[in-house]
Amino acid sequence: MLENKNGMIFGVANKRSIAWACAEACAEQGARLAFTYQGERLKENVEKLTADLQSAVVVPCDVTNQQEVDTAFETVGREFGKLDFLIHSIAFAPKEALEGEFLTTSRDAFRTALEISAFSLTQLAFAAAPLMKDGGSIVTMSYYGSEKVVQNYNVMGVAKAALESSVRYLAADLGKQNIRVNAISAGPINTLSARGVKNMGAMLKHIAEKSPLQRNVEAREVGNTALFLVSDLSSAITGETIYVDCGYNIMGI
Ligand code: 0WD
Repeated sequence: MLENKNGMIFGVANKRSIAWACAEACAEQGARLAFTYQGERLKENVEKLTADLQSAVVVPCDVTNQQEVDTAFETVGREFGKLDFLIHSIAFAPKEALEGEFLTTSRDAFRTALEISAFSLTQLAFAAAPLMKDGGSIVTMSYYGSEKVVQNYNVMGVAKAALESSVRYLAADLGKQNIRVNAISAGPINTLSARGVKNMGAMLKHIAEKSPLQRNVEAREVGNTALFLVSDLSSAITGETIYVDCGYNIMGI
C-alpha cells in the first residue's frame, strides 16, 4: 500500500510508543521511513528499534531547537528526494502541571506544553511541505481531554485543543498542494508519556467498563489508522479528528 512512499516519524521513545506502532504498520506496507529522536538519551533506543528496517534514516530532532529541525529536514530531503507523509506523535508538559487543578498552571508550563505539543505540528508541516512534491499526508495524535475535562490532563487538554484546531487551519492552507492534515484522537494507552498522567490505571479500567467495545485500544490499532490516513485510501479526508478509542467518546450517561 505504501510502496515508493517516504515517511518521516516523530516521537519514537521506545517500543511502546504510539509512533513505533505507526512505524511498524507503515513499514509492513513498504514505506521507507526516517525517524527522529529527541536528545542523546533516546538515540540508542531508536537506532536499535529501527536496525531491522530497510534503509531507515535516523536523525536527531528536538522541536524546541529550530536548527535541529532544519538539519533533520535537510538530511531527509537529501536521502529521500521527496516526502509523502509525516507522523507527529510528540507531546510534553512539566509533571507538576499534570496533577492538581488546572487553575494553578504556570506561565512556563503553559508555554512549554503548547510549544512542544501543539506549535510543533505547524513548525514541522511548514518544513515538510516543500518536500511533499507529489502531495502528502500529515497525521498527529490527540486525546479526548481536548474537548472534555479529564482530571489531571489539565494544560495538555488545552494543548490538544490547540493541536486539533491547528489541524483544521493547516488542512485549509495545504489543501491546494494536495497535502492532507488529520488528527487521531486515541484512547489511553500505557506508554511512557501516559505514565506521567496521574491515575492512568484507573482511567484504563474506566474506559474498559464504559466504552462500547468494553476494552482499551491497542497501540497497533492507532498505527493501523495512521496507515489508513497516510495511504491513498483516505485521499478525500482532511482536517478531521478521527477517534480510535473503542467508541468511548460517543457515550453519554
Ligand atoms: O494514552 C496515550 N498514550 C495517548 C497518547 C492517548 C492519546 C494521545 N496520545 C498522544 C500523546 O499526547 C503524544 O502526542 O500520542 C503522542 C505519543 O505519545 P506516546 O506514544 O504515548 O508517548 P511516548 O512514547 O512517551 O512518546 C512521546 C515522545 C517523547 O517521549 P518522552 O516520553 O521521552 O517525553 O514525544 C517526544 C519524545 O520522544 N518528545 C519530543 N520530541 C521532539 N522534541 C519532545 C521535543 N521537545 N518532547 C517530547
